[in-house]
Amino acid sequence: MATPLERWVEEQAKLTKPDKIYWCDGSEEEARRLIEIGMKEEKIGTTPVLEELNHKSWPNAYYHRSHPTDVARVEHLTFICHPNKDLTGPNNNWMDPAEAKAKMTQLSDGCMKGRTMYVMPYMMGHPSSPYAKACVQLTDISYVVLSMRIMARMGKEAIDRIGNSDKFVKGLHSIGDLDPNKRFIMHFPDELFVWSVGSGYGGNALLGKKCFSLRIASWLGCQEGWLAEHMVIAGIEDPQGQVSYVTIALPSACGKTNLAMLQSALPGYKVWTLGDDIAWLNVGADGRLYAINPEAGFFGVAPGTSMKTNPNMIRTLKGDKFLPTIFTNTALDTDNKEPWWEGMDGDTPRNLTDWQGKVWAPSKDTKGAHANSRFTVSMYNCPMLSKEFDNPQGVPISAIILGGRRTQLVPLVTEAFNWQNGVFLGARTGSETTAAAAHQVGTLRRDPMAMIPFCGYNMGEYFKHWLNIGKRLKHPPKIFCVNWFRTDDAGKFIWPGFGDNIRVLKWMIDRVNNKVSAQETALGYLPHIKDLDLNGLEISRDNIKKLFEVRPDDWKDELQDIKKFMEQFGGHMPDELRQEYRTLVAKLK
Ligand code: GTP
Ligand code: SPV
Ligand code: MN
Repeated sequence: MATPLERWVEEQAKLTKPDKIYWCDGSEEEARRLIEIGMKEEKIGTTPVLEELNHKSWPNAYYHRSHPTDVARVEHLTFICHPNKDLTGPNNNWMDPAEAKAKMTQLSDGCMKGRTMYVMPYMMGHPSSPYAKACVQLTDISYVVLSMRIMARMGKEAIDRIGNSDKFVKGLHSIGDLDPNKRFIMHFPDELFVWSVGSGYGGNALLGKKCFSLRIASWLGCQEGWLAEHMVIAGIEDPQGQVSYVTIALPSACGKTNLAMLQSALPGYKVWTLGDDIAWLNVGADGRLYAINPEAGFFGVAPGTSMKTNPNMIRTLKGDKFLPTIFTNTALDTDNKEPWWEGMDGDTPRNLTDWQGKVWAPSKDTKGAHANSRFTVSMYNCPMLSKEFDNPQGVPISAIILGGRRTQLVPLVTEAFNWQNGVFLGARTGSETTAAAAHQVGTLRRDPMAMIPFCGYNMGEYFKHWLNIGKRLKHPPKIFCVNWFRTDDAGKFIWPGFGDNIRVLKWMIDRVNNKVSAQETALGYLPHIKDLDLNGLEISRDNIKKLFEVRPDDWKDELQDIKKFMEQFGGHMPDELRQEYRTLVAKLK
């Protein structure tokens, strides 16, 4: 008798009509075979899917170029297909599930002809964790299998977990013909099903990541009493050896990976990495909030990564414990077969091709690496991986840090007065858009908890859910907001960022441990400058002042924008947050 899983795979094969069906076991031997297939058999256009890089300088590394129109998430082609439109909210594109299925069925009919259908069983979360979820994704390209193998825990455990149940997380992915007009990423939350056609790019194609672990999981979490968040998980060790765990939500390409792997500029402090993109948060029996990372790999932004900004990531990428590491859409040093990107250490190589494979030399007008070029690498290669990484219960969280990319207005760090005020602090966060999604870069939009592209249901209800979680916490984490990106009149970042961000993290931990007081402002608590450890930092008094300046007049447009954002949610917006808004307006008068 076929299991529900086998029957489901059969059905999808009937529609997509692959030449072959292959069940992945997640082994290293399998990875080697897939690399061969990626280099010799499968192509995108006329380009092989994978190219081998120099294994002396970049152990086990391979290079991938995606289709030039397929280099970022596509929010306008991403839909939540729930029977109840109101439940998906104004923060999502909505399509009627029946209509979506009809459309996708048409696009998927025979889409795997001449190709192999790979069946990937995988766990999001460590298999021994009670919070882990068993999933299966189908795809028709080796690149996605190799990437998923890094990002998730692939193998038989997931099949054993699923057993005879039909309640497993399903993903159907095909690159189709990579025509942007036939590209859709459809979510069916109540069926735990994601259907994606026409893209091979990370967030659109690695369906365990944003599609399941955030969009669908956020909705699951709302029903089951937990939170799925776009957050770093990190342990901050102080000079006495005490480790405090924090989570950090920043929008795409706003510094999560860098913060997760931060190399401290302050002596005696260390940051231990547990996750750089997604956290699942559960209320523990002791009334504390616990975080697990459902992922097992980094899918990180390449440009800007160097020994100066993020030495631990360079060490991770140069590690060779886990096979393989993949670079996508970086430039290529053709003499040495090495990946290259803007901001890399050392001299610019002489013979480069750009991310599209064209001969390229540095110029003001074009970039060698795509701004959203990325690497995919196992977390187990990370030298600062926390020993708690595989802890099935997760780690207890002392502080939640929220933030965005704001060149003006928003202070370096603000502490919320309490949980409710912190939820409002998150809800009113705005951020300037980045190249992680296909849209204009640098426009301000509201991005509460860095979840605007990823909250799979009505965000008003999401805020209510956050408030309810707070009520269940006996020891709620403190909530903070950060902004590393304030600029001076010349447009230069005022705050040095990266390893120096530890100075801000230290202040937060000091606040958690009641070691320092703070100044109360309309926005929340701000540090007394004397409590910030600025030792060894060259930054003028004026600039420090500027990082904490709160001028009520400057907030007028911001308050209007926040109001407009909140009003979209009508009756779904919790009264508590309306009250918080009124209080903020009054205080800023
Ligand atoms: P996603 O993977 O898209 O979710 O992004 P992320 O939030 O992990 O962002 P990441 O750490 O990859 O950083 C994105 C860009 O911001 C890179 O180009 C970094 O060099 C830059 N960046 C990161 N941290 C800082 C910082 O503290 N200050 C400044 N000025 N830039 C930073
Ligand atoms: C992001 O865009 O927030 C990413 C990359 O982390 S993706 O997996 O494409 O979503
Ligand atoms: Mn992300």
